[in-house]
Amino acid sequence: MDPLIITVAPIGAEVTKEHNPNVPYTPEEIAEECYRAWNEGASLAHIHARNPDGTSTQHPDVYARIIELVKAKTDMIIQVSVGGAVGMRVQERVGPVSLKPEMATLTCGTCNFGDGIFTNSEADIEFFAEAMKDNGVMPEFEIFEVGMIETAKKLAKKQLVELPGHFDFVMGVPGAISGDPRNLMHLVSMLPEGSTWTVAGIGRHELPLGTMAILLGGHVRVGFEDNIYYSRGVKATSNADLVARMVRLAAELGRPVASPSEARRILKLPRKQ
Ligand code: KMH
Ligand code: ZN
Repeated sequence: MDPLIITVAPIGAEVTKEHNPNVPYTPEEIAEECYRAWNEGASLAHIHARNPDGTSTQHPDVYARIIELVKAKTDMIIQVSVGGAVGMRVQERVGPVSLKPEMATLTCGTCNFGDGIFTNSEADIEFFAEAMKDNGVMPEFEIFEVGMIETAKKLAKKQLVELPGHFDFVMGVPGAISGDPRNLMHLVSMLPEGSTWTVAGIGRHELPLGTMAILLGGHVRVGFEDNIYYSRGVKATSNADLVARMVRLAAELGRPVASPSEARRILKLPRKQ
């Protein structure tokens, strides 16, 4: 098995300091959380950005500042979110792709997302894929339902993306695929041959699904975007706590953890930064 790539998602679009006071908002806070996670073994940073008041933004200037700060202290792979927040317009969401980061997320369909709808029409997805292609950005296919894998395959047929590729199964979002282990097995079985995958288990699903990924040869995402708890009722003090636990589990299960350069090799990232 390849070494384990640990992605840290230190903040999403939905989680707030009211949920956990350790959630980072400013570029400095976000970069510090990435740095702490990197020190523990995270090799890839999935980035969302916030305005000073804590609301979500896709503004390239804010992303640029975060990226600058993360790169100053780590050699992590930077992956920007193109999902943004529910309700954002397509033109706003695509903003950080113009910065030409190594990776960006490409959600391959629409699903319910709590009491909202995470809208990704075929035209939207193709628009994002084109933008990534134009800017030399590798997509991570975000899979919230099994049919989204078929959309990724369709994009490849249209030569908008390359397959095999790297997939992220987001499991346990209310309204989308659940965190049932059988779902993970099915998702993996549907991947194009030679693809790599990671799993982002939401809330209490983070730990069991991450453990499954370690055992199955997948990769794992942890962080406040998906889960603010270390254990039942106990809030994590930092994203680094969640990374450190995955590193310990991987060690117990005999799986080495990937450095950023190993992660680039495993993901076949076309260029180094
Ligand atoms: N905030 C969610 C609606 C991504 O980063 O690409 C979408 C999301 C996925 O977080
Ligand atoms: Zn995200």
